[in-house]
Amino acid sequence: MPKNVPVVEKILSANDQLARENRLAIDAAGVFSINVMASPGAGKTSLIEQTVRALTGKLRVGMINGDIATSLDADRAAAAGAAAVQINTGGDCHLDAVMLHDALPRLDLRSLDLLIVENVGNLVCPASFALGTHKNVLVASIPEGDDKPYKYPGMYRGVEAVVINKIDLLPYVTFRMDYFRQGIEVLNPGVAQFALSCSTGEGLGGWLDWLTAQVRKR
Ligand SMILES: Nc1nc2c(ncn2[C@@H]2O[C@H](COP(=O)(O)OP(=O)(O)OP(=O)(O)O)[C@@H](O)[C@H]2O)c(=O)[nH]1
Ligand SMILES: [Mg+2]
Repeated sequence: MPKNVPVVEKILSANDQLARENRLAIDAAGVFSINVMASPGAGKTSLIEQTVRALTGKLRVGMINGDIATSLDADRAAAAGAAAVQINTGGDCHLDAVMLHDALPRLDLRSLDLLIVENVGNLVCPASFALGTHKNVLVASIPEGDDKPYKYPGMYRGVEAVVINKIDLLPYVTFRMDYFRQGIEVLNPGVAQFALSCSTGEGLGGWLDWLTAQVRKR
């Protein structure tokens, strides 16, 4: 066995331990939380902006954004009406439970119904690090190509919902929706799927209904 495998296992189990603590803190505040993952530019922040705007007056939403640098995305979520906190990973390609643990006290969790964590744009690393959130959501987008479930199976396997964003670009990009959905179905049978456009608003209703139902189930 390669020497570094036990080290990696130790890091992941320490992460899982802290993820459990995060979950306890989130649960104690009565909040429902999601971890939003995607490749760079798929539309994570756009989806969060649209979600926050649509839910204003219905649910109180907080957002924690993970990015390598800048607070651009947390600023966008705040402008949309969310209580927002930025984490700069300083180069790390994913959020981990330690980073979320440090960020949680910066939000008044008890004043929230829904916490949305935006992970660093990356289709590989975020899938390996539990944060303690309740559900994982993957944002895929049309311009990325219809082969992504086949090439990044780990990410597609570990999520409870897939948002297929930028459907307004379907007339301009070669994208076989059936092929894409077949790939998802093999890896993650029955997973919730929402094809939508954050730009036009088409299809957003199904996503908002699913998310609101998850919050109400808590
Ligand atoms: N045509 C189209 N463009 C979109 C849509 N959603 C987002 N965009 C654009 O896609 C680009 C990236 O959107 P973001 O929401 O910043 O993507 P992100 O996943 O948060 O990006 P990172 O945080 O940098 O990984 C922006 O120029 C958005 O305006 C959509 O539904 N249709
Ligand atoms: Mg973003």
